[in-house]
Amino acid sequence: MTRYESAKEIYAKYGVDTDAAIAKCKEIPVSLHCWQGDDVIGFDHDGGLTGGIQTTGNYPGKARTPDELMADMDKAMSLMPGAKKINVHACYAIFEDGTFTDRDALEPKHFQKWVDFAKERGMGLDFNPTFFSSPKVKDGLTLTSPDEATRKFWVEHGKACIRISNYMAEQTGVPCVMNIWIGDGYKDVPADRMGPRMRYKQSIDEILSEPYDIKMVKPCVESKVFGIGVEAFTAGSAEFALSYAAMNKEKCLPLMDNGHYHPTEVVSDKIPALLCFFPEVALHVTRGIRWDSDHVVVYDDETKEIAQEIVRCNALDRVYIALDFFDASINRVSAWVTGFRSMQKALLNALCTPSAMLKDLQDTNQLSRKMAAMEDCKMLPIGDVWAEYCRQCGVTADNYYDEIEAYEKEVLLKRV
Ligand code: RNT
Ligand code: ZN
Repeated sequence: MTRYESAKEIYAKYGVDTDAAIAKCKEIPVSLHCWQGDDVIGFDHDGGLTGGIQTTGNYPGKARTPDELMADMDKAMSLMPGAKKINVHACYAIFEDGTFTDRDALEPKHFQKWVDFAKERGMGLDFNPTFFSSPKVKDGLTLTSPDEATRKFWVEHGKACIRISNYMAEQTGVPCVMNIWIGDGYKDVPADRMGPRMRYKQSIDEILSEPYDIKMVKPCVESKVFGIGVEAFTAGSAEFALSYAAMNKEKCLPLMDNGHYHPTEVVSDKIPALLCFFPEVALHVTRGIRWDSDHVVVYDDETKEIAQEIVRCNALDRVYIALDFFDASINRVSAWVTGFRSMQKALLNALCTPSAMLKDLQDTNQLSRKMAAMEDCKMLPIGDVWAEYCRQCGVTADNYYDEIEAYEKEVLLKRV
């Protein structure tokens, strides 16, 4: 008997069909963010990263061109089981003829290479307007700017991004999740909190006046508790973003990034709350550490619990899962692979959990038995199911760093 056959028998005693779990897991798309590959820089500006987010570290080998970034993504994806989407930020526009186009005038053609890249691999695309890292950010503000010309510029950027998202969805045939996140805020106690938020609200209204079909383009509003350098006030707070989405359900979705809340709040608990009200919700899966929201996702309790909730709520087709982290202190390809595989492990683990049985114990008030059973579940041989899942997906179940190390030697370290 193989280890998988043995694991399958053990799970079967709990009423779990591991073959079905593996088959299901293969279908769940997780969106891979292009920005881990070059420390959130992109191709449309010379300056560094702004907007209250930061990458730290200077590990060698970062991608400098679209070709390098795409090659690195390919390498990373070759080590990831499961279905993927590609998540692109507007600052990753590719000016093939060398003519710079500012963010307010970006066109689908500037993302043609990304569209081809995704189509060739049979993947969908997600998209993000980039409201940071630009000289057009005035006094740290974009969509909330009291300067009307600045605000308008960024509204035009948002509208351009809707048009690009339309094109991406049309070309790939897969819905495009378009996430609005701004870093607008203040370092110190503001004298006006409502003004910026009213301008933000108006700006999103204006962006979403651009035509699109919500079945194919899914604009999201992502909240954040604070940013680096804007500790006292963030316009797009949780209440703001959630209220906006709730009042405009036919036009957009709420997006929760699990690094964007107070440390004892958990997104796993928020998912079922939102699913009571929203047809669909979107996630940025990341790992918060103290004040930082963007560490590489690992197979930890909260990642597992997020996956559990999506699966338990039977909401795999209502929750859009995207990754969002950036670490410049380790091999960037490895960061992608570890983060993606961790999310996949969490999904597979959730699919292998006897949720109906556990829920029944809760509903019949057998809470001691429920706790005992949940603890038993933690000792189930998920590693053997994972190994089988990887085998079926044609990727190695472990030791994936060996291949990354070889790629580092052959390719990454030669980038000087
Ligand atoms: C920042 C947000 C946002 C960004 C990306 C690059 O805190 O999480 O989603 O990480 O847009
Ligand atoms: Zn995010």
